[in-house]
Amino acid sequence: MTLLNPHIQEFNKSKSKKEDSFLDFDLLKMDDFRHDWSLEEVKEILDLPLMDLLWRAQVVHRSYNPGYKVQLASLLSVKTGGCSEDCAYCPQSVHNETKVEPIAALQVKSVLERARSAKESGADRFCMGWAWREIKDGKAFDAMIEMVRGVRELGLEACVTAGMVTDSQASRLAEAGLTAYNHNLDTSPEHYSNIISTRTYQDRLETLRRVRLAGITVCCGGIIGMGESVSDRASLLQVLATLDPHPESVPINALVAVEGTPMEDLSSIDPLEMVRMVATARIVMPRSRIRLSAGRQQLGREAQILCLQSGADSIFYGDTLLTTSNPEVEADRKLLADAGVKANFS
Ligand code: SAM
Ligand code: DTB
Ligand code: SF4
Repeated sequence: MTLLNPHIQEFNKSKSKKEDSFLDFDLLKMDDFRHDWSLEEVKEILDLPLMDLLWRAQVVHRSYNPGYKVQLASLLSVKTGGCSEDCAYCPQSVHNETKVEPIAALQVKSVLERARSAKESGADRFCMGWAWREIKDGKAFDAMIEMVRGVRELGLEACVTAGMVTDSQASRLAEAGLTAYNHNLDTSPEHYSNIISTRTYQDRLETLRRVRLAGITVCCGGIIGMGESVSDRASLLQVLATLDPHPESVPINALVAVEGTPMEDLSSIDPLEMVRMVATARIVMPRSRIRLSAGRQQLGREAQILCLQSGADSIFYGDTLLTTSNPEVEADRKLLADAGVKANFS
């Protein structure tokens, strides 16, 4: 597929410098830009002895991200709670009895003020979330378009996550300058029906196809720690890595077990499982941005640094995600400085 969208061209340019050429081994060439990964291959990578996995992932990471630059993405929930979908992990679903109360959508002006202050604290990308099953045409969508324009005018990348989209909505978002649309597959096709019943895996793939056709970059990933097997994790990565092109952005979330959701009692994952997931995503999708997303507070500094070392090149930056908390900005600045990776403010 030929994509002429300027965001995609810009993204490709920024990700294709190979300054660390001494690390450009045959190993890397062998795995470069494949879209035909088998489940067995992905499982084998995910299951490598940890040191081998880290080494292999780092070779790819160093080559595609010379200088270890990390993108800082700031998140804002524009429309919170009251969502009709039954995603078992989500504090914003009406099917879950959580402490999140539905709140009227934020106005364009206050969203843009938040975007401006995110930029001042060093964010490169501003991601806006709507707790919707799908976008509906009308005033709220018109406001979303204004927000996208405003964020782009500030010189930030703009990302929207708001459920399913139609072709014409995707085109309007593209015209407004939207950089990326986030729509996660969340888990493997096999585990999916244990998590969500109100929309299908195929519906999600269809939304991704529409976003791609409109020329908007795709942000698509998933969550670990929802009772899935290691094979489910490999299966999610295999679906992502066999999309052609790969999603430009792949958020890897660890479940934030929120009180009042059916997942409230699930125990936290072993942080090394997150490291494995990030490293494997990096190997199978060499040029994608791998985003270390929800659940960082449970990971600890050392595991986050291993994630940065083995493939993560973006974090959500700011004290809150959508409705749950995220590490403090100062703690993240220190983490990145201690790890010796560069970000917008360094
Ligand atoms: N309603 C839109 C949708 O589902 O696409 C956008 C918002 S939704 C909250 C964005 C993503 O956040 C979900 O797809 C899921 O992957 C992630 N997410 C939501 N709740 C989470 C939780 N408790 N722990 C980890 N990730 C979560
Ligand atoms: C993604 O994959 N993770 C972010 C972003 N995309 C929109 C959202 C995480 C939400 C965590 C739960 C919450 O704060 O409500
Ligand atoms: Fe939450 Fe999005 Fe699912 Fe709605 S569609 S319940 S906001 S994850």
